[in-house]
Amino acid sequence: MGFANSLCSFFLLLLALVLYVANAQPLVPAMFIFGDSVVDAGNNNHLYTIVKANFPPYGRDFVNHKPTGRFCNGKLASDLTAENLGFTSYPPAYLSRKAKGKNLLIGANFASAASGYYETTAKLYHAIPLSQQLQNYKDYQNKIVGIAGKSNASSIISGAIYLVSAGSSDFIQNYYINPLLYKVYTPDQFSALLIQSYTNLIQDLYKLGARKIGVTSLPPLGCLPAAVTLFGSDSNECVAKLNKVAVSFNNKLNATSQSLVNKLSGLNLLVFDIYQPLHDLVTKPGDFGFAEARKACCGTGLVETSILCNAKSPGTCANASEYVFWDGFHPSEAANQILADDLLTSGISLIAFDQALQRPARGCSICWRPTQAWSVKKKKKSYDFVKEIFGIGKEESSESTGTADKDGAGEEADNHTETSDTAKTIFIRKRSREGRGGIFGDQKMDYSLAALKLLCVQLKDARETPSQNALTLGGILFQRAWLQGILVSNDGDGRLLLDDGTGVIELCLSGDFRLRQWDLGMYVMVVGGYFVRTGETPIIKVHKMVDLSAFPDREATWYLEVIEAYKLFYQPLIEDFLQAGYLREGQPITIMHPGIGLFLNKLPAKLLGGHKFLHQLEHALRISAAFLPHGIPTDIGRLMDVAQNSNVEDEPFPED
Ligand SMILES: *[C@@H]1O[C@H](CO)[C@@H](O)[C@H](O)[C@H]1NC(C)=O
Ligand SMILES: *[C@@H]1O[C@H](CO)[C@@H](O)[C@H](O)[C@H]1NC(C)=O
Ligand SMILES: *[C@@H]1O[C@H](CO)[C@@H](O)[C@H](O)[C@H]1NC(C)=O
Ligand SMILES: CC(=O)N[C@H]1CO[C@H](CO)[C@@H](O)[C@@H]1O
Repeated sequence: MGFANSLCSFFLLLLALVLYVANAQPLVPAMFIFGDSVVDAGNNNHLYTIVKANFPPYGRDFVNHKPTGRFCNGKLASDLTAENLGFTSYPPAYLSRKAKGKNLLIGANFASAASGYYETTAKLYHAIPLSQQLQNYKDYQNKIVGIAGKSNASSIISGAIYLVSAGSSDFIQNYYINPLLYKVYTPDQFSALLIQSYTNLIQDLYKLGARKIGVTSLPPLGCLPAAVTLFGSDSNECVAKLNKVAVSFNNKLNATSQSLVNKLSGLNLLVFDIYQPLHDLVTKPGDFGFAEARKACCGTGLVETSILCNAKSPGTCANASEYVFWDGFHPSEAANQILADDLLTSGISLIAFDQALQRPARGCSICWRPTQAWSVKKKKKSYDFVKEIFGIGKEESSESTGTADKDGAGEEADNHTETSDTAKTIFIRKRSREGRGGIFGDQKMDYSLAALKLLCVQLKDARETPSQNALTLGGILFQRAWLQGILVSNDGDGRLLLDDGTGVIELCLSGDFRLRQWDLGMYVMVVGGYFVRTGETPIIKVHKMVDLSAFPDREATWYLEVIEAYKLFYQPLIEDFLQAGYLREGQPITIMHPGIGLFLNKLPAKLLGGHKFLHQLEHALRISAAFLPHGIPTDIGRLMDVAQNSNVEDEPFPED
């Protein structure tokens, strides 16, 4: 897999990370889905309605190439989101036969095509109104207590992600074709009714225990192929009037969500903006590898949806991946993929929500879109963009290595190598000879080992190594961990608790750091040595601690940074090493000063010369500049030369 490629699959790879991090546990216990055809996974199959999709060509690119009732050629954005979160199967459609017993442990899908915020929209099409979806969810809650026990059930309920997607049908399949509504309400008035219903839904879900809710905005209604055909002039352009209504609705949705968050304590409610990403896809399909955005794949592509899109529809395209839309109203799987990636980017804060403390992780705010342009640009210039996101690559001097890394400088990296010397010295591993005093006295700290960016939950899986004063985590040898989180307790005596949303660790401060003021609620970066204590909260002996409260972006990007460091860099490297035979399965790789395992002298020139490796090297150097006290070794070019000539001396590979 090429480097650019691996960047593109960055979010998809989250799944693998999750498996690695938490023993095949998804990031959240369960997922519940409410709404309309955009997320219906087959509930309408069991209703007397014409709004169905349980016949070909629906599902032709889905698992087993069978129609399931999904309004798509393949997977829905909610399916892909479930995958991104680490689920290995999808929450079952609640009306289906699969929705029973243990299958319900991962949640359920209550959505129904042609449903909406407006009660009569669903009734018009004999679909399941949101009020009934909520009833079904109550029914689910009773069942799950029987299946999983009361305490397991309550952690499923409070830990789950709730996804709400509705509103499109209210406008397209009701308001604009229903003279009764159209005559009585202006679009604005109709929006206000929908928002009221939305408010009730969120309040009801909250009362039922939901704490992490994501709601999708309206898509650009005027760009849906059927809308262009039905409501457009002859120009084939998006219908401006409809888009304007969508934008105005989305603004209301946004403001209302904000006030709900202010009102309902402990609620993490996030508006996922699908308007902009879809609008980008429609207006610049070529940028994303699509050939067609006006016409849908199914039938003529101008209107067909549901029964009109069927096996006999003439003209259905051969390859839906070239189309933004599968049918007149619904994106293709290829487009859903892009939407789902975007959803995950903006949804990180839902995952980070700290349940025990009943408060959202700070910096996680409504509609926060850390990397709005991420999916927009990723197909083009992914590498540049990564650099942009993480604030790397902009710097020329060693002074400004970007916000993401600057503060990480290991003040106490007391025996660093000279970065101004030849590149070679960077790779030479030095062991600190002195032990550290105090309760950790018998453990020697090797400051040349890079601090590994970690989530608290990962520390549990770290193992001590027999022959070194170090630990391994998934094949990476390390001594120091780099964590970021919120201070949730301080005993005033140098013992603090840090919570990053995945778990809690104890911090042990000494020296200078003990004297400084650390307030509860501060968002801090910590670098320090990890000490395994069986049966107790993991403890970090702090070498470096920085208050980042004034930099919400640091909190915002933290999860991505951890994921990125591991998936984009460490893991591919380990794989390369394994493949090249320089590493045996299970043998630890030392992550050295520049944040990279460096056994350059042993690597075949082919591997060293490869773009992938050089990119990774450069990237790693920039990331780990934080740990080089004198800043980044700016002469990357020279380093590359060294790499290519590959005559760097190095200590032998650590044997176990
Ligand atoms: C709760 O979950 C745990 C862990 O999954 C399981 O061992 C236990 O049996 C469950 N409790 C009940 C009552 O099912
Ligand atoms: C929602 O509100 C937030 C903050 O008020 C704002 O930054 C964001 O741009 C808004 N999003 C939309 C889609 O209006
Ligand atoms: C379908 O289209 C996509 C995107 O253009 C392309 O990558 C893929 O190779 C095509 N598949 C077939 C079978 O032609
Ligand atoms: C600050 C410190 O400990 N510096 C030591 C680094 O290592 C060299 C030898 O490798 C020592 O001479 C320094 O005292």
